[in-house]
Amino acid sequence: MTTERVVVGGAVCQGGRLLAARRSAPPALAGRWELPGGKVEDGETPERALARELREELGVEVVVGERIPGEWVLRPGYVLQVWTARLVSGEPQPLQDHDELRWLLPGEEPQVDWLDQDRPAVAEAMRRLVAT
Ligand code: 9L3
Ligand code: MG
Repeated sequence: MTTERVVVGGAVCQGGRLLAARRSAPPALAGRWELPGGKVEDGETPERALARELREELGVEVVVGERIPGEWVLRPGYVLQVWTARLVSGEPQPLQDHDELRWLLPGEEPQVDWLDQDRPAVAEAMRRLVAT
């Protein structure tokens, strides 16, 4: 039996831009950019976990939208899944685990040093931004 732990990331979009967050921890990941989020806890749905993580990390309330198809191995036993999310209240602040945020327009995503596992979902989120 496989018991993969799921880490959820949020493709938070507003005004035709995608939110990117620069990690400040742990040291091995500090300075790399990600779609903010974190581990799904026992008994929690991925959607609720994402809303909780974005509240804790950024101080915002979101409505979680669609899943971006795919699943990316972070390390053995951990996979990243990504959902789109729309801000409903608050202005994102780097409250926890991040030291900088950026709103990126389509085409600007190569300007930041993404965690490798986030790149495919970032590309797909940007395609969706262009298409809408
Ligand atoms: N991770 C990778 N990409 C992401 C997220 C949210 C997380 N978009 C990786 C970094 C950590 C692990 O997953 O190694 C757990 O994330 P967190 O709980 O430290 O945010
Ligand atoms: Mg996190």
